[in-house]
Amino acid sequence: MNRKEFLRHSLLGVGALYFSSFPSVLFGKENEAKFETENLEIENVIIGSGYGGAVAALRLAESGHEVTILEMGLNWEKSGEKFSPMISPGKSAAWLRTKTIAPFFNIFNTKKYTGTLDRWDFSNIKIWMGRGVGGGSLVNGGMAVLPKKDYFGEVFPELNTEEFYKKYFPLAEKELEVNSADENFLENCSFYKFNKVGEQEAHKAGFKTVRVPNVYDFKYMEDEYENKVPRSALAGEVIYGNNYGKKSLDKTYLKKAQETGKVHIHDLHKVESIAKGSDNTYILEVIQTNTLGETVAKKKIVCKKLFLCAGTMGTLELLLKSSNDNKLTLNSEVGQNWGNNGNFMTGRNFVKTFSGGTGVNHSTIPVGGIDNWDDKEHPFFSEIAPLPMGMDVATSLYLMINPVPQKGSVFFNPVSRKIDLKWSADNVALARKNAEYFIKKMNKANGGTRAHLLFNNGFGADICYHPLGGATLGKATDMKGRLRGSENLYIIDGSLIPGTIGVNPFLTITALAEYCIEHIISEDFS
Ligand code: FAE
Repeated sequence: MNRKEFLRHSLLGVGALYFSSFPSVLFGKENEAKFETENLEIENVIIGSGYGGAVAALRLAESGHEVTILEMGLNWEKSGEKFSPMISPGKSAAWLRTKTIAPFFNIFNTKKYTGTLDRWDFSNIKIWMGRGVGGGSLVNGGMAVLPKKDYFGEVFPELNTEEFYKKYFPLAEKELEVNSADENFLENCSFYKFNKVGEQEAHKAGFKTVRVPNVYDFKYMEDEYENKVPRSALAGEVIYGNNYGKKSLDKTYLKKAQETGKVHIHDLHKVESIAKGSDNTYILEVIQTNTLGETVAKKKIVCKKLFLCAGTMGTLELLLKSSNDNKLTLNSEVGQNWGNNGNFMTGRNFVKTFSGGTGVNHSTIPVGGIDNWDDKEHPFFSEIAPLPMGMDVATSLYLMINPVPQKGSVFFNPVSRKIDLKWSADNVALARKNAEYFIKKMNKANGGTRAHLLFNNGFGADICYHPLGGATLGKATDMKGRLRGSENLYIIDGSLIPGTIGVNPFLTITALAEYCIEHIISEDFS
């Protein structure tokens, strides 16, 4: 089929619709009988609408190409549904679960729904991910942190560091609408007492703190504080979505992409597997679901260029499962160099002074970090995290980010039919040592104890918000995100970063995506 014919048959040019039978491995016997399969042909497909997918969609559309995004989660804006706060979880709280799946305090029942937060549990680690149009941007804390220049150079020795810090990081910051809070506001806002206390205690223990930029609109937050607008960060909204204030991707990159008229987002469309067609196309097995996760349609989509942007775990699952089931050829680097970005959660309880603990009300948006990265023996960066429980629990919470000297790997388990991890206590040994050092030093200077009721006796070594790697740049892919050995198959998401970046990762993922797609467009789209 030539290019003209291909487009004529594409979804966007009306769509060729015919029916065929499908491998039973994909849909299960039960569903297979119920649905006929719609066959479609689309030139450019992006799987996933997180950072990588959103950047790729915008830049492809701006350069004149029609793009279809397949996203397994819900388009919340279109649905008219509201996000719910942490202390009263509603529909948005959990991906198809009947109980909440936050890192702690899961005492709430929920109704099964395609919510925003998902969690995959492995034997030594639990991984949280965002679901919905906007991916992780819907559930994350919005911290847009520039990695240390030296460390970025160490992680990506083959990239031009100067070019990244002059061009791609500033571009990512501009498009994501990164901003910083006014210091006067932070000083006087009672919802930031947790941060003030966190910073003061860190200083007393001899640690350096830094201000952390964010994509939450701090001018909006100032108006929230004065009750001029509906509250979001100040009403406990974050990991189940923010109704206002946060510039998630649906308000930035994806909005701009859709305004071009060339980007078509299909929500509640889950890609089950990828196969290679004899004519070098990619054949996607897709199910469309309702908000209960039930299949309502099956589609077979044939595309010429495929962008895998399903997030680290989603991309690895699709690649490894498709290799097992459909003999999709993969290079031996796929699944290697996986890491948790050194994530380690911990907390401290302290004796309340006359002025109280960390405050009754916490803004859900972090603004402070403890930067101990240059300490050769105990290198870490730690977010001073809020604990919005609606009462003063006199507890400080920290999400530490440590180097990952020993990487893990990801593989497909044909028995469970899921991906699995090779990840053990050895992989978190440095993080644990750093956490022990940090908590001890903080308690010695300020009093208090490790928060034994949180996590596993105060240490959350198995909590991961930042899965990275498995399809790393320059190894599994070339230096522009093209999967080695697979023509027209591109990887653009967190899986490009080899397991560690030293800070919260979405700014880096966005900058890498800008860099990759710029080169892909100029070199592969004539
Ligand atoms: P991601 O944003 O995860 O998007 C992937 C998309 O693909 C999702 O929408 C999936 O639903 C979709 N998908 C997956 N599989 C399929 C499939 N088979 N078919 C169709 N669609 C599929 O990917 N990072 C920061 O830098 N700062 C923070 O403050 C921060 N806070 C966080 C807080 C929480 C609670 C969590 C969970 C993460 C946080 N992160 C933070 C991490 C950040 O959100 C994450 O690194 C990025 O979202 C990853 O971006 P990707 O483009 O890789």
